[in-house]
Amino acid sequence: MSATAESVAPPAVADATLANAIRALAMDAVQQANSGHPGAPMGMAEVAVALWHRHLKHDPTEPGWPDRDRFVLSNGHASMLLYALLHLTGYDLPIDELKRFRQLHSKTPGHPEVGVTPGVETTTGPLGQGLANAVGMALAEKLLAARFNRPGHPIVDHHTWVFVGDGCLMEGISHEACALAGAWKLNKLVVVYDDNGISIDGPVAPWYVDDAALRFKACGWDVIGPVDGHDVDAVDRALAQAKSSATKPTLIVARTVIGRGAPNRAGSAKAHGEALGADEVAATRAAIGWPHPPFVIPDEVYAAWDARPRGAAARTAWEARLAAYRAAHPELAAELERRLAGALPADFAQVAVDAAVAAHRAAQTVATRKASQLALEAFTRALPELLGGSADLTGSNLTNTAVTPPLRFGADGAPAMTDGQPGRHVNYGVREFGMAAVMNGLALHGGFIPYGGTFLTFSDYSRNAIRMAALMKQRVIHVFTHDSIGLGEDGPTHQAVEHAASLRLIPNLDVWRPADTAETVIAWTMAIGNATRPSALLLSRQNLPYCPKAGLDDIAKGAYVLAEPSEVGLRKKAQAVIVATGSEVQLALHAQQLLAREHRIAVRVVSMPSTTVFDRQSTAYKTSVLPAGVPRVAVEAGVTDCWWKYGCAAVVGLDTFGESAPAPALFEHFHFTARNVVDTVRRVLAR
Ligand SMILES: Cc1ncc(C[n+]2csc(CCOP(=O)(O)OP(=O)(O)O)c2C)c(N)n1
Ligand SMILES: [Mg+2]
Repeated sequence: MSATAESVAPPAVADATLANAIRALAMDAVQQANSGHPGAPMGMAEVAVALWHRHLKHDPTEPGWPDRDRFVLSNGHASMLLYALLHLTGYDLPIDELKRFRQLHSKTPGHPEVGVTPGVETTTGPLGQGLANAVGMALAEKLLAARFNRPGHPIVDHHTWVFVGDGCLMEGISHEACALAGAWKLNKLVVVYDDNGISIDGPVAPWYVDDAALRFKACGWDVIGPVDGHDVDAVDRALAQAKSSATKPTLIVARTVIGRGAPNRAGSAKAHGEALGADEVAATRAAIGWPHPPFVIPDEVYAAWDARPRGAAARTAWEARLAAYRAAHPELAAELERRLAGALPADFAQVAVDAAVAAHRAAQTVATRKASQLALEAFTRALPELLGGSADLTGSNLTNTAVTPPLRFGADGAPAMTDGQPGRHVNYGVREFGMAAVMNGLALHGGFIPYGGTFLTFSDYSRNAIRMAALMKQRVIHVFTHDSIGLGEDGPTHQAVEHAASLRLIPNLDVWRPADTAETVIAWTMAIGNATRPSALLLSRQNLPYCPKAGLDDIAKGAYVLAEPSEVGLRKKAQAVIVATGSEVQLALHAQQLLAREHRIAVRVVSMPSTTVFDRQSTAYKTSVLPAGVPRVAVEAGVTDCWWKYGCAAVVGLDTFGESAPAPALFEHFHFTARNVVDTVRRVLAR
């Protein structure tokens, strides 16, 4: 080495020192907060050195650079591992933020949160889901690469790296995710399993005897190891080998000792989730030879960890490639950049208006699941980023369209192409939770607006991933068909009762239960336009007549006046308001007619396809729809609970499970009849 090179090269710092910097930051931050999980960060320190110091392609100064590698800490309780790495490698995460670990409004929340801390790719903590998110990210990379790369222009080319612990692999969702990753031949997905034999309740042997290696192999993965997770070179070799996989994702089994370095806590469940205590922190300092005070990292260690020069070089090289790609393929480049930015095409607003107007003119009687497919025919044509799917219910959910061929992969691992496009409808198999969490990963990666279908009642299976999308502000669209007893003969196991109400409880999730074709188009339009929110579309199995309406504009406000008393020939003010959603709007309209004809009672019918959207409207708008002093009756084939907040005088609902029978018999049996709505309104007015 020349004298000049020597003078600019950072001083050599031993891997052990790099790892101990992580250990020290993790134990000191947890100690300071007196809260957190020191064990996994201390146990995975060498694994982290191997990946973050030697392989990870990232630029701390540009955390959002599109072609960066994605890193997912699926065992999110090890958040201090990630915060230490982000701090040490040069992200905008100063030491003061580490000192404020787990404190209000710090950038170091208890578990990693996307959007809070630069460099955090997904919010993790609910074990197993990070792995499934990573599968979605790796799928996004593979599909974008197939669509946009051109010979000599590998513009999309990055890896997805994941750390998982025992807990992630115990969770059932890990099976759904790893099965999908194997089927999709996600060769650029590399998972490191922190095989430390410990979870919260102690050594895992009594409750966790899976052979993880065999399990993943059975799902079509390459498996490397076990390797010594404290041997940086061994892990480095495994990572390098994993990178060269052509057709399979890779699991690296890394044997580690939880809390490694803490003389009295290492290897025990006590290291998992509590501060070491001042004495053990001091003993650890002595044992690992780390004499520096808490939160002090020697300059040469910072210099050795600094990933900014290497990261900037990788990023600027990519930017140069992007410039060359733009020159050679300007239209493709513009399309890729639009999709990565999450921007809708300029003509989409018109496409949406046209679709709504067409639905209004055609006034078809169809199930809203069919209405959804009709809307999707237009929208999937206009938006190549719409990536559909279903958890093995495609023919029921009607999530596929003429331009969304099924996603398939060839023996070489590459997606099969139709007209230059990879498949656009994903057969997720019977994996609702996996589907929902994979969709979160697709959205987080960028370049896609994922949507996926199942029966509404199985939204419970995916619920926590829906919640995570809402927490992470991700545009993910759930198509939940067969939304009530209206599905009929399949019976109470399949009939949603509490699901609409319970989904409406999730903050930042929009829930739509449209009544007809036009409302369905507008629900889709709103869901697609909602860049910072997931949406759930609750759709009927059974046919629903079109609801004649004066205009379409107010549907987007979540609720609107569908029919005034004048519609049924009464020239007086409404004495009551019937509020209904979805399949029950027709009942409300029928009851309005009967009340007028038989009793000269004037009612207004309000269709409320989205309570969550309506709740965000101005007070003025809300009172214009639901005027003060006029009694309200709600009608929805589901639990009554959420309707009382609208000040209803009565609710025609269903607070029990359904039954197995043809749908008309069930509506009759559970009193979802126009006659019952009439009687209910009359009772309310007689009070
Ligand atoms: C879905 C879910 N269930 C439970 C928990 C609570 N929890 C956090 S860590 C943990 C044990 C995880 O064990 P492991 O992954 O082996 O972590 P280690 O103790 O090795 O750090 C549990 C049960 C959680 N975070 N997520
Ligand atoms: Mg463990």
